[in-house]
Amino acid sequence: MPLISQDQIQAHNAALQRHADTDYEYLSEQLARRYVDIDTITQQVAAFGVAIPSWGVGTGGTRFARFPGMGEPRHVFDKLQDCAVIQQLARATPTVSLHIPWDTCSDWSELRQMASSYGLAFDAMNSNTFSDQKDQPHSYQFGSLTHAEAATRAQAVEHNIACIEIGQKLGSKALTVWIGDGSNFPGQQHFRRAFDRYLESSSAIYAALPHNWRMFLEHKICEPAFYSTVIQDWGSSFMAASALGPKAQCLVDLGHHAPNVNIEMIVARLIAGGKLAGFHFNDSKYGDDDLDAGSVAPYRLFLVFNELVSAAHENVAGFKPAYMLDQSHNVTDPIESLMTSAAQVQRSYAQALLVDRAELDAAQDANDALMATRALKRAFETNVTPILQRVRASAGGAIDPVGAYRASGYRQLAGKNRPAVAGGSGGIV
Ligand code: LRH
Ligand code: MN
Repeated sequence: MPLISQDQIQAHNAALQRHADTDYEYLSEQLARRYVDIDTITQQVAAFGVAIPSWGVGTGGTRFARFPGMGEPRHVFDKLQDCAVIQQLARATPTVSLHIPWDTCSDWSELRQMASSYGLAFDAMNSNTFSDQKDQPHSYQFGSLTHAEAATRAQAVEHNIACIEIGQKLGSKALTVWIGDGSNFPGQQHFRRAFDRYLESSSAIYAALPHNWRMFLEHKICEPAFYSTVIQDWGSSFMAASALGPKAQCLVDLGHHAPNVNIEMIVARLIAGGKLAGFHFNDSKYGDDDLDAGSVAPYRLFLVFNELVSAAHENVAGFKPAYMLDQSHNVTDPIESLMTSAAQVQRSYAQALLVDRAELDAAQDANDALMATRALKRAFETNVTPILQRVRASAGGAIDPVGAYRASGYRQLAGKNRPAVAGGSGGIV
Protein backbone atom coordinates (compact mmCIF):
# COMPACT_ATOMS: atom_id res chain seq x y z
CA MET A 1 0.00 0.00 0.00
CA PRO A 2 1.54 3.35 -1.02
CA LEU A 3 2.13 6.03 1.53
CA ILE A 4 0.69 9.48 0.92
CA SER A 5 2.25 11.11 -2.18
CA GLN A 6 4.56 14.06 -1.61
CA ASP A 7 2.58 15.98 -4.26
CA GLN A 8 -0.57 15.62 -2.20
CA ILE A 9 1.27 17.05 0.82
CA GLN A 10 2.68 19.94 -1.22
CA ALA A 11 -0.77 20.69 -2.62
CA HIS A 12 -2.15 20.68 0.93
CA ASN A 13 0.61 23.02 2.15
CA ALA A 14 0.24 25.39 -0.81
CA ALA A 15 -3.19 26.47 0.46
CA LEU A 16 -1.87 27.15 3.97
CA GLN A 17 1.68 28.40 3.33
CA ARG A 18 1.04 32.17 3.11
CA HIS A 19 -0.79 32.34 6.45
CA ALA A 20 1.79 30.05 8.07
CA ASP A 21 4.55 32.43 6.92
CA THR A 22 2.66 35.51 8.16
CA ASP A 23 2.09 33.88 11.54
CA TYR A 24 5.79 32.93 11.73
CA GLU A 25 6.87 36.52 11.02
CA TYR A 26 4.45 37.83 13.64
CA LEU A 27 5.73 35.38 16.28
CA SER A 28 9.29 36.23 15.25
CA GLU A 29 8.64 39.91 16.14
CA GLN A 30 7.00 38.99 19.44
CA LEU A 31 9.95 36.79 20.44
CA ALA A 32 12.51 39.35 19.26
CA ARG A 33 11.06 41.73 21.83
CA ARG A 34 12.03 39.08 24.40
CA TYR A 35 15.54 38.84 22.90
CA VAL A 36 14.69 35.38 21.58
CA ASP A 37 15.76 34.40 18.04
CA ILE A 38 12.89 32.35 16.60
CA ASP A 39 15.12 30.47 14.13
CA THR A 40 17.27 29.14 16.98
CA ILE A 41 14.14 27.73 18.65
CA THR A 42 12.93 26.32 15.33
CA GLN A 43 16.24 24.50 14.81
CA GLN A 44 16.11 23.01 18.32
CA VAL A 45 12.51 21.84 17.81
CA ALA A 46 13.44 20.36 14.40
CA ALA A 47 16.10 18.23 16.14
CA PHE A 48 13.56 16.91 18.67
CA GLY A 49 11.90 13.52 18.14
CA VAL A 50 9.58 11.23 20.09
CA ALA A 51 9.19 7.51 19.42
CA ILE A 52 5.90 5.92 18.35
CA PRO A 53 4.72 2.86 20.30
CA SER A 54 4.02 0.13 17.71
CA TRP A 55 1.12 -0.98 19.91
CA GLY A 56 -0.42 2.47 19.57
CA VAL A 57 -1.21 2.39 15.82
CA GLY A 58 -3.96 -0.21 16.29
CA THR A 59 -7.18 0.75 18.08
CA GLY A 60 -6.80 0.26 21.84
CA GLY A 61 -9.30 -1.06 24.32
CA THR A 62 -10.04 -1.57 27.95
CA ARG A 63 -10.88 -4.66 29.96
CA PHE A 64 -14.49 -4.12 29.02
CA ALA A 65 -14.19 -3.98 25.24
CA ARG A 66 -12.21 -2.96 22.18
CA PHE A 67 -13.87 -1.53 19.07
CA PRO A 68 -11.48 -2.08 16.12
CA GLY A 69 -11.63 0.60 13.43
CA MET A 70 -11.25 0.50 9.64
CA GLY A 71 -7.96 -0.84 8.21
CA GLU A 72 -6.54 -2.13 11.49
CA PRO A 73 -2.86 -3.09 11.16
CA ARG A 74 -2.64 -6.91 11.03
CA HIS A 75 1.03 -7.31 11.83
CA VAL A 76 4.23 -5.36 12.47
CA PHE A 77 4.69 -4.53 8.77
CA ASP A 78 1.27 -2.81 8.65
CA LYS A 79 2.13 -1.04 11.90
CA LEU A 80 5.41 0.20 10.42
CA GLN A 81 3.58 1.53 7.38
CA ASP A 82 1.21 3.52 9.59
CA CYS A 83 4.22 4.80 11.56
CA ALA A 84 5.74 5.92 8.24
CA VAL A 85 2.60 7.95 7.43
CA ILE A 86 2.77 9.60 10.86
CA GLN A 87 6.42 10.53 10.27
CA GLN A 88 5.74 11.64 6.69
CA LEU A 89 3.11 14.16 7.80
CA ALA A 90 4.14 15.22 11.33
CA ARG A 91 7.94 14.91 10.98
CA ALA A 92 8.45 14.46 14.74
CA THR A 93 8.59 10.66 15.16
CA PRO A 94 11.73 9.21 13.49
CA THR A 95 11.76 6.08 15.67
CA VAL A 96 9.42 3.22 16.58
CA SER A 97 9.38 1.29 19.85
CA LEU A 98 8.44 -2.39 19.42
CA HIS A 99 6.75 -4.73 21.88
CA ILE A 100 7.62 -8.45 21.92
CA PRO A 101 5.88 -10.79 21.23
CA TRP A 102 3.11 -8.49 19.88
CA ASP A 103 5.52 -7.51 17.02
CA THR A 104 7.20 -10.86 16.44
CA CYS A 105 8.02 -11.53 12.78
CA SER A 106 9.97 -14.18 10.85
CA ASP A 107 12.51 -11.89 9.16
CA TRP A 108 13.96 -9.03 11.27
CA SER A 109 16.31 -7.89 8.50
CA GLU A 110 13.32 -7.46 6.16
CA LEU A 111 11.64 -5.36 8.86
CA ARG A 112 14.80 -3.30 9.36
CA GLN A 113 15.08 -2.68 5.61
CA MET A 114 11.44 -1.64 5.43
CA ALA A 115 11.95 0.77 8.33
CA SER A 116 15.01 2.39 6.79
CA SER A 117 13.19 2.69 3.42
CA TYR A 118 10.68 4.82 5.36
CA GLY A 119 13.44 6.77 7.12
CA LEU A 120 12.51 5.12 10.42
CA ALA A 121 14.74 3.53 13.09
CA PHE A 122 13.96 1.43 16.16
CA ASP A 123 13.90 2.87 19.69
CA ALA A 124 13.73 0.94 22.98
CA MET A 125 12.45 -2.64 22.84
CA ASN A 126 9.64 -3.58 25.24
CA SER A 127 9.45 -7.04 26.80
CA ASN A 128 6.17 -8.64 27.89
CA THR A 129 6.05 -10.86 30.94
CA PHE A 130 2.61 -9.60 31.97
CA SER A 131 0.63 -12.05 29.80
CA ASP A 132 0.98 -15.75 28.95
CA GLN A 133 1.74 -16.86 25.41
CA LYS A 134 0.36 -20.08 23.90
CA ASP A 135 2.26 -23.20 25.10
CA GLN A 136 4.25 -21.13 27.59
CA PRO A 137 5.61 -23.60 30.22
CA HIS A 138 5.25 -21.30 33.26
CA SER A 139 2.37 -18.83 33.80
CA TYR A 140 2.93 -15.23 34.87
CA GLN A 141 -0.34 -15.11 36.84
CA PHE A 142 1.60 -14.74 40.08
CA GLY A 143 4.48 -12.72 38.68
CA SER A 144 7.43 -12.97 36.37
CA LEU A 145 10.87 -11.62 37.36
CA THR A 146 9.77 -11.80 41.01
CA HIS A 147 7.78 -15.05 40.85
CA ALA A 148 8.31 -17.34 43.86
CA GLU A 149 9.34 -20.18 41.51
CA ALA A 150 12.86 -19.96 40.02
CA ALA A 151 11.77 -21.64 36.76
CA THR A 152 9.23 -18.89 36.06
CA ARG A 153 11.79 -16.19 36.86
CA ALA A 154 14.30 -17.88 34.55
CA GLN A 155 11.68 -17.98 31.76
CA ALA A 156 11.06 -14.24 32.19
CA VAL A 157 14.80 -13.46 32.19
CA GLU A 158 15.20 -15.55 29.02
CA HIS A 159 12.41 -13.60 27.30
CA ASN A 160 14.04 -10.27 28.12
CA ILE A 161 17.38 -11.50 26.77
CA ALA A 162 15.61 -12.63 23.59
CA CYS A 163 14.20 -9.07 23.27
CA ILE A 164 17.74 -7.69 23.51
CA GLU A 165 18.90 -10.07 20.74
CA ILE A 166 16.02 -8.99 18.49
CA GLY A 167 16.80 -5.35 19.25
CA GLN A 168 20.42 -5.84 18.26
CA LYS A 169 19.26 -7.09 14.85
CA LEU A 170 17.13 -3.96 14.48
CA GLY A 171 19.66 -1.39 15.72
CA SER A 172 17.81 -0.63 18.96
CA LYS A 173 19.96 0.47 21.93
CA ALA A 174 17.69 -0.04 24.91
CA LEU A 175 15.31 -2.44 26.65
CA THR A 176 12.30 -1.21 28.62
CA VAL A 177 11.26 -3.57 31.40
CA TRP A 178 7.79 -3.04 32.84
CA ILE A 179 6.40 -5.89 34.96
CA GLY A 180 2.95 -6.08 36.53
CA ASP A 181 4.28 -8.21 39.41
CA GLY A 182 2.62 -7.50 42.77
CA SER A 183 -0.24 -8.65 44.98
CA ASN A 184 -3.97 -8.19 45.47
CA PHE A 185 -4.15 -9.04 49.14
CA PRO A 186 -2.25 -7.91 52.26
CA GLY A 187 0.08 -10.76 53.17
CA GLN A 188 0.00 -12.31 49.70
CA GLN A 189 3.60 -11.21 48.94
CA HIS A 190 6.71 -10.65 51.09
CA PHE A 191 7.68 -7.14 49.98
CA ARG A 192 11.46 -7.40 50.67
CA ARG A 193 11.90 -10.95 49.30
CA ALA A 194 9.97 -10.02 46.13
CA PHE A 195 12.21 -7.00 45.62
CA ASP A 196 15.32 -9.16 46.16
CA ARG A 197 14.04 -11.57 43.50
CA TYR A 198 13.51 -8.58 41.18
CA LEU A 199 17.14 -7.53 41.68
CA GLU A 200 18.41 -11.08 41.14
CA SER A 201 16.45 -11.51 37.89
CA SER A 202 17.17 -8.01 36.61
CA SER A 203 20.89 -8.38 37.18
CA ALA A 204 20.82 -11.45 34.92
CA ILE A 205 19.16 -9.32 32.22
CA TYR A 206 21.61 -6.47 32.93
CA ALA A 207 24.54 -8.86 32.45
CA ALA A 208 23.26 -9.64 28.94
CA LEU A 209 23.17 -5.97 27.87
CA PRO A 210 25.61 -5.06 25.07
CA HIS A 211 28.16 -2.40 26.15
CA ASN A 212 26.32 0.49 24.49
CA TRP A 213 22.82 -0.47 25.60
CA ARG A 214 20.64 0.88 28.41
CA MET A 215 17.95 -0.80 30.51
CA PHE A 216 14.88 1.29 31.36
CA LEU A 217 12.99 0.29 34.52
CA GLU A 218 9.36 1.43 34.36
CA HIS A 219 7.55 1.94 37.67
CA LYS A 220 3.76 1.90 38.05
CA ILE A 221 1.56 2.46 41.10
CA CYS A 222 -0.95 -0.33 40.34
CA GLU A 223 -2.71 -2.52 37.65
CA PRO A 224 -2.76 -5.37 37.08
CA ALA A 225 -2.00 -5.77 40.81
CA PHE A 226 -4.20 -3.70 43.05
CA TYR A 227 -2.74 -4.03 46.58
CA SER A 228 1.02 -3.77 45.95
CA THR A 229 3.30 -3.56 42.90
CA VAL A 230 6.96 -4.58 43.21
CA ILE A 231 8.26 -1.56 41.22
CA GLN A 232 5.49 0.72 42.44
CA ASP A 233 7.14 4.12 42.44
CA TRP A 234 10.23 6.07 41.47
CA GLY A 235 11.87 5.22 44.79
CA SER A 236 11.72 1.46 44.16
CA SER A 237 12.87 2.02 40.59
CA PHE A 238 15.75 4.27 41.71
CA MET A 239 16.87 1.71 44.34
CA ALA A 240 16.84 -1.04 41.71
CA ALA A 241 18.60 1.00 39.00
CA SER A 242 21.26 2.07 41.51
CA ALA A 243 21.83 -1.54 42.58
CA LEU A 244 22.03 -2.80 38.97
CA GLY A 245 24.57 -0.35 37.59
CA PRO A 246 25.16 2.65 35.28
CA LYS A 247 23.29 1.18 32.28
CA ALA A 248 20.07 0.92 34.31
CA GLN A 249 17.88 4.00 34.57
CA CYS A 250 14.30 4.91 35.52
CA LEU A 251 11.61 5.47 32.89
CA VAL A 252 8.71 7.77 33.78
CA ASP A 253 5.32 6.86 32.29
CA LEU A 254 3.21 9.93 33.11
CA GLY A 255 0.14 7.77 33.81
CA HIS A 256 1.79 5.55 36.40
CA HIS A 257 1.36 7.77 39.46
CA ALA A 258 -1.41 8.50 41.92
CA PRO A 259 -3.55 11.49 40.89
CA ASN A 260 -1.93 14.89 41.62
CA VAL A 261 1.54 13.50 42.27
CA ASN A 262 4.15 16.14 41.37
CA ILE A 263 5.71 14.28 38.43
CA GLU A 264 7.94 17.18 37.36
CA MET A 265 9.65 17.01 40.74
CA ILE A 266 10.18 13.26 40.37
CA VAL A 267 11.81 14.07 37.03
CA ALA A 268 14.08 16.63 38.74
CA ARG A 269 15.10 14.03 41.36
CA LEU A 270 15.90 11.38 38.74
CA ILE A 271 17.93 13.94 36.76
CA ALA A 272 19.86 14.89 39.92
CA GLY A 273 20.50 11.19 40.59
CA GLY A 274 21.73 10.63 37.01
CA LYS A 275 19.01 8.02 36.60
CA LEU A 276 16.44 9.55 34.24
CA ALA A 277 15.97 7.03 31.39
CA GLY A 278 13.21 8.89 29.64
CA PHE A 279 9.47 8.94 29.22
CA HIS A 280 6.30 7.29 28.11
CA PHE A 281 4.22 10.36 27.35
CA ASN A 282 0.42 10.23 27.64
CA ASP A 283 -2.21 11.93 29.79
CA SER A 284 -4.61 10.84 32.50
CA LYS A 285 -7.30 12.11 34.84
CA TYR A 286 -7.78 9.16 37.16
CA GLY A 287 -5.50 6.10 36.66
CA ASP A 288 -3.29 4.77 33.88
CA ASP A 289 -5.80 6.12 31.36
CA ASP A 290 -3.27 6.26 28.46
CA LEU A 291 -5.02 9.29 26.98
CA ASP A 292 -3.40 11.50 24.33
CA ALA A 293 -0.43 13.48 25.65
CA GLY A 294 -1.40 16.97 26.76
CA SER A 295 -5.10 16.36 26.09
CA VAL A 296 -6.09 16.76 29.76
CA ALA A 297 -3.22 18.54 31.54
CA PRO A 298 -0.99 20.36 28.99
CA TYR A 299 0.48 22.61 31.71
CA ARG A 300 1.72 19.51 33.58
CA LEU A 301 3.44 18.28 30.41
CA PHE A 302 4.99 21.73 29.98
CA LEU A 303 6.28 21.67 33.57
CA VAL A 304 7.97 18.31 32.89
CA PHE A 305 9.68 19.83 29.84
CA ASN A 306 10.65 22.86 31.88
CA GLU A 307 12.71 20.49 34.10
CA LEU A 308 14.23 18.84 31.01
CA VAL A 309 15.20 22.11 29.33
CA SER A 310 16.58 23.43 32.64
CA ALA A 311 18.81 20.33 32.93
CA ALA A 312 20.03 20.66 29.34
CA HIS A 313 20.58 24.40 29.91
CA GLU A 314 22.76 23.58 32.94
CA ASN A 315 24.56 20.73 31.11
CA VAL A 316 23.70 18.21 33.82
CA ALA A 317 26.03 15.21 33.49
CA GLY A 318 24.65 12.01 31.92
CA PHE A 319 21.42 13.73 30.91
CA LYS A 320 20.20 11.81 27.80
CA PRO A 321 16.52 11.03 28.15
CA ALA A 322 14.64 8.87 25.61
CA TYR A 323 11.26 10.20 24.53
CA MET A 324 8.39 7.83 23.65
CA LEU A 325 4.63 8.01 23.48
CA ASP A 326 2.61 5.28 25.21
CA GLN A 327 -1.08 5.73 24.60
CA SER A 328 -4.23 3.73 23.89
CA HIS A 329 -6.52 5.11 21.22
CA ASN A 330 -9.99 3.77 21.97
CA VAL A 331 -12.18 6.40 20.30
CA THR A 332 -9.96 8.17 17.71
CA ASP A 333 -8.05 7.17 14.58
CA PRO A 334 -4.70 6.13 16.11
CA ILE A 335 -2.74 7.83 13.32
CA GLU A 336 -4.48 11.15 14.00
CA SER A 337 -3.97 10.83 17.75
CA LEU A 338 -0.29 9.95 17.43
CA MET A 339 0.41 12.85 15.04
CA THR A 340 -1.46 15.24 17.34
CA SER A 341 0.30 13.90 20.46
CA ALA A 342 3.75 14.09 18.85
CA ALA A 343 3.03 17.72 17.96
CA GLN A 344 1.80 18.36 21.51
CA VAL A 345 5.03 16.99 22.99
CA GLN A 346 6.99 19.13 20.52
CA ARG A 347 4.85 22.11 21.59
CA SER A 348 5.66 21.60 25.28
CA TYR A 349 9.36 21.39 24.42
CA ALA A 350 9.21 24.59 22.30
CA GLN A 351 7.37 26.47 25.07
CA ALA A 352 9.93 25.29 27.67
CA LEU A 353 12.71 26.62 25.42
CA LEU A 354 11.05 30.06 25.70
CA VAL A 355 11.39 30.26 29.48
CA ASP A 356 13.73 33.16 30.33
CA ARG A 357 16.09 31.14 32.58
CA ALA A 358 17.95 34.19 33.88
CA GLU A 359 14.69 35.91 34.83
CA LEU A 360 13.41 32.72 36.49
CA ASP A 361 16.64 32.13 38.43
CA ALA A 362 16.66 35.76 39.64
CA ALA A 363 13.04 35.57 40.79
CA GLN A 364 13.69 32.26 42.59
CA ASP A 365 16.76 33.69 44.33
CA ALA A 366 14.72 36.75 45.34
CA ASN A 367 11.83 34.59 46.61
CA ASP A 368 9.64 36.49 44.16
CA ALA A 369 7.13 33.70 43.67
CA LEU A 370 4.83 35.77 41.48
CA MET A 371 7.54 36.75 39.01
CA ALA A 372 8.91 33.19 39.03
CA THR A 373 5.62 31.53 38.10
CA ARG A 374 4.87 34.34 35.63
CA ALA A 375 8.11 33.54 33.80
CA LEU A 376 6.82 30.00 33.28
CA LYS A 377 3.28 31.03 32.35
CA ARG A 378 4.49 33.53 29.74
CA ALA A 379 6.38 30.77 27.96
CA PHE A 380 3.45 28.34 28.29
CA GLU A 381 0.99 30.93 26.98
CA THR A 382 3.09 31.59 23.88
CA ASN A 383 1.38 30.15 20.80
CA VAL A 384 4.26 28.29 19.15
CA THR A 385 2.09 26.78 16.39
CA PRO A 386 3.94 28.79 13.67
CA ILE A 387 7.23 27.18 14.78
CA LEU A 388 5.75 23.67 14.66
CA GLN A 389 4.26 24.34 11.22
CA ARG A 390 7.59 25.67 9.95
CA VAL A 391 9.46 22.62 11.30
CA ARG A 392 7.03 20.26 9.57
CA ALA A 393 6.85 22.11 6.24
CA SER A 394 10.61 22.61 5.95
CA ALA A 395 11.11 18.88 6.53
CA GLY A 396 8.63 17.98 3.76
CA GLY A 397 5.75 17.33 6.14
CA ALA A 398 2.26 18.78 6.34
CA ILE A 399 1.44 22.18 7.83
CA ASP A 400 -1.78 20.56 9.16
CA PRO A 401 -1.05 16.81 9.45
CA VAL A 402 -4.59 15.75 10.36
CA GLY A 403 -6.07 17.85 7.54
CA ALA A 404 -3.62 16.36 5.01
CA TYR A 405 -4.20 12.85 6.35
CA ARG A 406 -7.99 13.10 6.05
CA ALA A 407 -7.69 14.57 2.56
CA SER A 408 -5.41 11.67 1.53
CA GLY A 409 -7.99 8.91 2.12
CA TYR A 410 -5.23 6.72 3.56
CA ARG A 411 -7.56 5.17 6.16
CA GLN A 412 -10.17 4.26 3.57
CA LEU A 413 -7.45 2.70 1.39
CA ALA A 414 -6.22 0.73 4.39
CA GLY A 415 -9.81 -0.38 4.93
CA LYS A 416 -9.87 -1.80 1.40
CA ASN A 417 -6.46 -3.45 1.65
CA ARG A 418 -6.70 -4.86 5.18
CA PRO A 419 -9.58 -7.25 5.90
CA ALA A 420 -11.83 -5.97 8.70
CA VAL A 421 -11.13 -7.28 12.20
CA ALA A 422 -14.17 -8.31 14.27
CA GLY A 423 -14.83 -6.45 17.52
CA GLY A 424 -13.90 -8.46 20.49
CA SER A 425 -13.51 -8.94 24.15
CA GLY A 426 -11.34 -6.57 26.19
CA GLY A 427 -7.63 -5.94 26.21
CA ILE A 428 -5.50 -2.92 25.37
CA VAL A 429 -4.44 -4.23 21.92
C1 LRH B 1 2.16 -0.56 31.31
C2 LRH B 1 2.72 0.13 30.07
C3 LRH B 1 4.05 -0.41 29.62
C4 LRH B 1 3.77 -1.14 28.34
C5 LRH B 1 2.32 -1.29 28.33
C6 LRH B 1 1.72 -1.41 26.97
O1 LRH B 1 1.00 0.07 31.73
O2 LRH B 1 2.73 1.50 30.28
O3 LRH B 1 4.90 0.62 29.25
O4 LRH B 1 4.46 -2.30 28.22
O5 LRH B 1 1.84 -0.17 29.00
MN1 MN C 1 4.35 2.73 29.57
